This record gives sequence, structure tokens and C-alpha cells, in this order.
Amino acid sequence: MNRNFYSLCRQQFDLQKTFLVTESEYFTYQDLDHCSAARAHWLVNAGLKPGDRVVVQVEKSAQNLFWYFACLRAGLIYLPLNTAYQPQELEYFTDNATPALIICDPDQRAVFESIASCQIETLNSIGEFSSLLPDSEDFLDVDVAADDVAAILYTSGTTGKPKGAMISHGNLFENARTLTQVWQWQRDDIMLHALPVFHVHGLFVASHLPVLNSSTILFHNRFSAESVIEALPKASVYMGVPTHYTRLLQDPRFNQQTCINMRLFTSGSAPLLKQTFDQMVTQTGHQIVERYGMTETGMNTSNPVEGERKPGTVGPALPGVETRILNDDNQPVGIDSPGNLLVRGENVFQGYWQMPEKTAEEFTADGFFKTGDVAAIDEDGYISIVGRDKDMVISGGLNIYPKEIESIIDRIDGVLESAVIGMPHSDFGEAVTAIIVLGNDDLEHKALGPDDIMTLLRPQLANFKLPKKIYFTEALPRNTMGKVQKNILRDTYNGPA
Ligand code: MCA
Ligand code: AMP
Repeated sequence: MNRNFYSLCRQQFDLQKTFLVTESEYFTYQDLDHCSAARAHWLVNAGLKPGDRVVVQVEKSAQNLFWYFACLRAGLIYLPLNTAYQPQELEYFTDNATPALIICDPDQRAVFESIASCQIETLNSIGEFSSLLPDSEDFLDVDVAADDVAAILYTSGTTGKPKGAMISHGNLFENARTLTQVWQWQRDDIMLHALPVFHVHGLFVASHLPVLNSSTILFHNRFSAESVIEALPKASVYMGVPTHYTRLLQDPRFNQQTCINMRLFTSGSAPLLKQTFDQMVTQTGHQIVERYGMTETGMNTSNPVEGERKPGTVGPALPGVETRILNDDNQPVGIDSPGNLLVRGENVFQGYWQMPEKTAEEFTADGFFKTGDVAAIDEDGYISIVGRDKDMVISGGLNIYPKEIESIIDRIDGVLESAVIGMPHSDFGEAVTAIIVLGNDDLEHKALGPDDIMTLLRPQLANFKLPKKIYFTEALPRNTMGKVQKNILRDTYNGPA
């Protein structure tokens, strides 16, 4: 049987039903089928072969999803990139992924031309908005196996070098099927979608559930509390990161009345504060369903729709997902004791693109994936994420690896060394804070101030990674092994960011 994720969704399509509504457009499932078929033909006519990588860096739009599904149909590997990335970040991805085709916005064409030698197209050059696309309504979806790679999503690492997580058609299907069951998805659910579509959360979780069940998506190009509140009465499901909820809750119009038709609010990508959970209950009458996932694994756990939702926990493991919590000697920990979380299941990815050694390091011999998260499990099987074994900041639901920022700051003339930490932030949950030691041999550089540092960082880093605060110090605290003691820095700079 063909395990192409699109084909499996296609079997459920109610072709006359509304697939997607944007501010100015409206598409049925028949439109999705035709639009993805036309683009799949275009890709094949362009000479692309199954397994080729297609990099897509475009602003969120319905067309974005058509290209995604076209890639799946043609057996190509879809590789979405955050639109905030700067040229040197993009260069790493294109060098590493060696795509056959890059699709970008017109203002990015020159950037890609300077860093990549493959075919580069914009939605305009392909004829996205004219009649240049093939007008064939049918496309025979390429036959794939469950473990064939459907998408590569880059996730950074503590070493600072991003790794491409290879996610298969089987991974996509299993996770969407499980969440359909656990979240009691109904075909007449209406999904209000305000997440970016270059991460697992927005591209897979929030898009796949509707598409696998022929449900309607109200598609917002970006998150705005104002527009979400306006659209809420027409929706039944909302998926967001904690920052979405804290921003929505600041508006008194986010209340029981606007949420009248809502069935389900989910939160993930970052820890949801109990305070936010409680305020949601008071203001809207809804308990947020917090779940936990990773790029490499899709979703692993979720609080239940039916049953107790425990704030501060991410719920029990999903059906088909096995978890282990081990101490540093690889022994299971007891109830309520913190340990390293490992997961195994059909949701877990196929490995890191062209990094077999890195992949091997992250799996146990019996196939459990080491998440790098520190977790505890209670007597009811509910898991709490209590820390991270990886040096990572999560800001507004986006992961930022301090090492990447530190190595760029350390290259600045006049900087001796630096440390980057995450500090509590009322809007983004955590905010990037940089602590810098200037070299004392060069008095001229003593004049370097926060603005100079920011001016130098801006062209090198995606905007969400830029420090929200910069401090200068004489020396970084180190332990006897010479390792920077970031916990001391967090205590020292513990003011509002
Ligand atoms: C924007 N800015 C940020 C962030 N986003 N700073 C820190 N952290 C952020 N996340 C900064 C910009 O640099 C800019 O700074 C200013 O805020 C305004 O930018 P703008 O783009 O207008 O911001 P926004 O539209 O208000 O966006 C905030 C946001 C967005 C809505 C929280 O970041 C967002 O949609 N986050 C969701 C991310 C997500 O989908 N994560 C899932 C990945 P300046 O003004 O100085 O230039 S994790 C995942 O997929 C796993 C598997 C999972 O479990 O789900
Ligand atoms: P990513 O690398 O973008 O896939 O992010 C995955 C990481 O986000 C996980 O390893 C966790 O550290 C974190 N994460 C995701 N969901 C939650 C959650 N509900 N609570 C706490 N951390 C989370």
C-alpha cells in the first residue's frame, strides 16, 4: 500500500468541503487536490526526482501549503525555512541539504543566488499567480514506504551546528492519526491557524489534523491577538504557543462569549505557566490542553481531552509512544523524581540528514531517542518537563542555542568571551540575554557598547535570536573544570529583561 501521507489524507477528502479560508481567498478540498496536482506536475517537469530536496522560504500563504503537499505527492523532500534567517544562516542550510530547487520570495532571490548553485524560483517566476502552471487536475502520487523521508526540518544543537531531522511519511501519518484520536478530532471542527508554517507545530500538527479529517482551516498569515479574537467565534480549535495565550489574555474581549464555539485550546513548544492555565479558566472557561513534542519526534505526550488536565504537566504519553526516565547511570528513576527523558514509537524521526554518527549518539541500542529534556512522571503517568539537559533558550516558542550566538559575539574584535542565557520574560517566556567580557589589552574596544554589539549581530542572526539585553562584566564565573556557570549568571542578572 502506498504510504504517501498525502494519499492517505486524500482518501478522507470531502471534495466539496471548505479546506482553507484566508483574508481574501477560499479553497475547497477539490481546490487543494487540483492545486497540489498542478504543482506536483510542475516539479516533475522541472526534472526533480523522488528524494530530491526542495527548500521553501516564503511568507505564509495558501500557496505555501499547496507546494508542501505537491512535494509530498511527487515523493520530494520538503525543507521549509524560517523567513527570519539571515544569509549566513541560509548558506549553512543550502550547503548541508544540497537542494535541487529553492523556492523563495522575490526579495530573497539575490541572496540565494549568491549562496546556492541550484535552480532558484520565486512564486512569480513559477507562474503561481498567473496561468503558467500545468492545468492538469490529476497527479498519480508517488509510491512511498512508511520510512521514506517526507520533510527535513532543521533543529540546532548544543554544538551550534543545526541538524536536519528527517521526518518520514509514516511519522507524519502516525502522529496525525494518534492526535485525531486523543484530541477527539471531529470532521466539522474548524481550526484557527495563526502559527508559522516552517515548524512542526504549524506545518504538521495544526495543518495535518484538519487535512487528515477533511476539516476547515481559518488561515491567518501571522499571529495577531486582535485578529484571532475576531475570528474565534467562527472556530472550534486553536493551537498556540504560551506567548499567544498570554497576549490573548491581556484583551478583555478574549472571554467566554468569544470562545462560545470553541471545543479545544492546545499549547506547546514551550512551558505553559500554571498562572496562564488558571487565567484561561477564569477568563474563558477553558482548560488548555498542554502537550509536549519535538521536531525529531512530533508529539509525544498530551493532557487528555476526556479526563483530568493537570497544569504544569504535559500529560501522559500518547498511545504508541513509549517513554523512559533514566538517571545519569541509565537506571529508571522513581515516581516524581527527575531524570533524562527518552521516547520510542512510530512518531520518532529517521535520523539526522547526513549525520549518521550524531544520529547513533542520540539513540539507545534498543531504539529510544534521547530528548535532552529532564522530566518526572507522577503516579498517574502524567509527565512534567522540569528542565533541560541541553543548553537551549525557548523564546516565544522558538528554540535558540546559546552556543550559536556566543560564537558570533566571540568573533567580534574587542570581545574576549561571552555567555548567553535565557532570562524570564513576561511576553516571550524566556528572553536571550548576553553577558560579554571585553578584552582589556585594547582600550579602543572598551568603547564597545550594547548598540555596537547589536549593529554587528543584526545581519548575522535571525531577529528572534538577537539579545534582548546585553551586560558587560570583568570575567565569567567558571567551575573548577573551566565551564561557565550559567546558573550563577542567571542569579546575578535576575532582573526583568
Ligand atoms: C518575534 N520576536 C521575537 C520572537 N518573535 N523575539 C524573541 N522570541 C520570539 N519568538 C521579535 C522580533 O525579533 C521583533 O523584534 C519583534 O519581536 C516583533 O517581531 P514580530 O515578527 O512582529 O513578532 P510577532 O509577530 O509578535 O511574533 C511573536 C510570536 C512568534 C507570535 C510569538 O514568535 C510566533 O509565532 N512564535 C511561534 C513559534 C512556533 O511556531 N514555534 C513552534 C516551534 P524587533 O522589533 O526588535 O525587530 S517548536 C515545535 O514545532 C515543537 C515540535 C513543538 O513542540 O511544537
Ligand atoms: P524543537 O527543537 O523546536 O522541536 O523544540 C522541542 C523542545 O521544546 C523540547 O525538547 C522541549 O524542550 C520544548 N517543549 C516543547 N513543548 C513543551 C512543553 N509543553 N513544555 C515544555 N517544553 C516544551
